[in-house]
Amino acid sequence: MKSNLIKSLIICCGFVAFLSCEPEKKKRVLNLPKSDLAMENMIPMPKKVVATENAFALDEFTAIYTSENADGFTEVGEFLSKKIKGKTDLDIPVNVEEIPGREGIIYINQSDSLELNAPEAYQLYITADSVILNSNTAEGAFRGVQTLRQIIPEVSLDTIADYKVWPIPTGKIVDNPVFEYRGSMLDVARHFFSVEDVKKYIDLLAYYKYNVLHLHLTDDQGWRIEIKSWPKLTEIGGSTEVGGESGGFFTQEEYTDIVNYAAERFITVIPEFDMPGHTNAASVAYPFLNGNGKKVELYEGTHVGFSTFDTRKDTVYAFIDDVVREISAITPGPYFHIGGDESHVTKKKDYIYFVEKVEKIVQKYGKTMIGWDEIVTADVDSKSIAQFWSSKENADLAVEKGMKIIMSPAKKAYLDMQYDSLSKHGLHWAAFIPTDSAYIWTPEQYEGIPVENILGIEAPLWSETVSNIDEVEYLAFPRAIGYSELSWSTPENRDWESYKVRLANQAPFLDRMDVKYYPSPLIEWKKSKYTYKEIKKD
Ligand code: TNX
Repeated sequence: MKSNLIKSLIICCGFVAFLSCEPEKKKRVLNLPKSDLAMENMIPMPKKVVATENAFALDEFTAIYTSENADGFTEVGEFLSKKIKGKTDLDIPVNVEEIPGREGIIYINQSDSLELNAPEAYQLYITADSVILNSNTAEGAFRGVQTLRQIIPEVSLDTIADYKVWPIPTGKIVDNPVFEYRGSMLDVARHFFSVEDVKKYIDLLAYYKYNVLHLHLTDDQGWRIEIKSWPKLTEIGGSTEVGGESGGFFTQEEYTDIVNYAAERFITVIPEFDMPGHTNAASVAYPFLNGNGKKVELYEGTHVGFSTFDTRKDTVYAFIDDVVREISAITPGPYFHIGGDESHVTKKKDYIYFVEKVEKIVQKYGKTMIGWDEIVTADVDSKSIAQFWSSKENADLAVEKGMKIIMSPAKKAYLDMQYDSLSKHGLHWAAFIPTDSAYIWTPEQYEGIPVENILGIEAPLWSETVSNIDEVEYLAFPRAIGYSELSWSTPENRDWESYKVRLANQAPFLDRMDVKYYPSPLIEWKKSKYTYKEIKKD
């Protein structure tokens, strides 16, 4: 009887010990190899990096603690934990009650006293004992988390302890972006891409600290988003794409899913409805919209400039009002893009009348209008934004009007331009843009546009020549990585020789993400599974 009692006591104590002793191993004081924070392969390069030549051990004893009362910080901690799991397979708890044996803590704190005071600013203090990430906002903390992800080594040290250790170099990083707008555009109209494809693109943008995804949702070849009050737009207008494949469209629920996914990564989605040109698909669905005087049919080619809305009909503006109202209601970001480019068959005075009327509609629904640079030929509000893609004259006019400009010069920033004449995909009407040429230019001093007028940079990816996500990735990567540095880092911190080494070291990340990037021969890719030779062969 007595021995039974002792037995159950032992079992019981053993169970309690088992519960309270997690993790069971004891952390040892490790003699980690010295590493240099300043030599890490961070892109975009942070503003200030001071190395202290020691290392923090990321391992199974690490835990994450965040400010719990500040909005969004817990989620940022959880995001980091998930990404560490993906890279190292470590399970790092977030905001768990103190567990004895936890050592080497990552703190993500809301702080009002940073060296740089801006919404996306953050500071990282890494010592042998802890990582402290301070930011005023969850957005800034999220940007800092990307830096931390980039400096976790790809492979662990397995010989230093009887558990795996990922040494992170110690030091201090003080960081803040140069431009508040850092975007890429995806054309889902010429070819349609799935929600999953768009989410993957968002994940890649987030890793390089982008904060804008511009979706080109409508064009001659397809209308890609459900408008509940005008169902034929997608039923008919969404039924095809370039090359005659089946096309497709996002329901409003799917669009919302994309918007939320982006928002969790502090990326704003900007919807574009290209008009009055680039509107063939809409006019096929509802022929009263058409203003080019011809019978319209679904279009699967790649010409531009042949379509236009009828700019003198009130019903056209009632239609646009519905579109802007429905989409503004499910778009939390402040912007609405009206396109406005290449309206070659719209009379100049009609074009001006149209842009001025549509600007009012956009403003009525509380959004700031963005348009391609042609819109500045109308009498637009100085609060509207011009996206500079080709005309220096229009850029100058925008400056005269006191407007902000998004820099997307086709010769430098178009992701759909071929790298060279051997490129498998892409066009070359503006230029061939090899990886170095995409990086080596100074947006702050481009065609005399004053830096005060520049809101930021956007790299558009038009999809006439790409029909699946692998092909999108071929054009976007590695060039989109370079644009992230051009829009985040100071000019003093941008240098091709340094960048090209850091870029070479992105290969393991890109491979892990299964990104089919173009293995530019200018880069000595680190352990890349693709080689230039393989590409040349096919
Ligand atoms: C010009 S850029 C266009 C697009 C094409 C692109 C192809 C702009 C505002 N319009 O309609 O897809 O060239 O590179």
